[in-house]
Amino acid sequence: MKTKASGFNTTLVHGGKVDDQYGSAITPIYQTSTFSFQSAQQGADLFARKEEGYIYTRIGNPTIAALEHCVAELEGACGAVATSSGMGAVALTCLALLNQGEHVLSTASVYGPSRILMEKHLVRFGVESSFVDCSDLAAVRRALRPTTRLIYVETPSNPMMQVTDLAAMAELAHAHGARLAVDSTFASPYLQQPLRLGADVVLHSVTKFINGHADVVGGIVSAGTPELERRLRELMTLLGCNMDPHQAYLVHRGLKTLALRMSHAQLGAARIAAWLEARPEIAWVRYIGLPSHPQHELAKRQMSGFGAMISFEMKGGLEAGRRLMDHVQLMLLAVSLGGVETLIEHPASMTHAGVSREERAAAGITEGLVRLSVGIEEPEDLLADLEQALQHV
Ligand code: LCS
Repeated sequence: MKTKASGFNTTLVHGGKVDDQYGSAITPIYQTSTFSFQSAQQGADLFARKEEGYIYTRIGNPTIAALEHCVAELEGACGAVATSSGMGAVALTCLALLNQGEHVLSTASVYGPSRILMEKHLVRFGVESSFVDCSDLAAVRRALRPTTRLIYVETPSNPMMQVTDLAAMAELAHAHGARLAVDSTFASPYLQQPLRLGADVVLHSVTKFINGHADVVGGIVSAGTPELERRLRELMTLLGCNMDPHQAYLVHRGLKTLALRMSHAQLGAARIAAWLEARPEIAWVRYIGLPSHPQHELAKRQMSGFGAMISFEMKGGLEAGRRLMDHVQLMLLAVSLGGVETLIEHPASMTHAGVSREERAAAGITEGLVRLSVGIEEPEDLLADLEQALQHV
């Protein structure tokens, strides 16, 4: 199905579909580990890449390819490589784009495990990392080293919702001989398409908005050039962090309603953020749709909406946050985000617990910070839940 020139929702619905012999409306689940060859010659030709086709599911599979093609179309990419998890996508990106002796500069308020991977593990292979507020271009410029070959940006960032100017960052990276990788999980391709702004690769934890139903863990990396796609695919195959066909089927099914889910969830998020900002128990709210957000104007230019993620600080700090989280009845007290159900969590003791207290403080992740992933329930019900939970604070 050719949908290159189609609108976003049309690509969501039809993008990547594999034409099978029965005319299935939906790409079937090719739940197979291997594919038989018609002849020894064909097997040899497939391995030699003289012929297109499937060999073995770690290398490629039609159900996985359908999802990859759809996401690549949405992102404006040459191709995409699906992975077993979002962290698989983060690790694959770093390993594909960095060599020994090189340096990666990353957003300070990045998803905790992404930072731990760079700080504690890439260093074992001679790759250095440092962390800076990427919403501050002057600070990024100062933090560049002669060996910087990758700028790794998460925008909006987890959990501080910092927004990075991607076009400016791409220019900065390229002028320095570095590449720009963007973790766009919080936005999803519905709200921003970093490759179109100059990034070299864009990645997602598809566990979040892309799948959207809190029933699959997965990741995907989209590449701006065929050379980068080849490199990512080769390494994914060698690392063995491939997605599974059943997982790909579920993610592709969830993806079809991305725009419907996200547009509805962000309406609720905007109402909740404004409501929270007016409450006496709340010290401050970080929602990129609020004029109080430091990069609100940039987000307006760079994104087509403000998303469904909110962070806020309780005036009563950690204890007040704990009481709030212990008393919500409709929202789930759980990590993860981007599903149809609203989740509430405490970054300092949960998603970012592996990052030291000092590093968290430097990234602005305070002990009393509470993070909300707003789902698609009725906003009135979510507000009523927060209202009753705040009575216990
Ligand atoms: N990138 C971002 C921005 C994330 O938020 C996450 C997971 C990942 C990558 C890794 O994806 P995964 O391997 O889990 O699919 N974020 C989580 C969070 O904030 N709570 O639980 C997981």
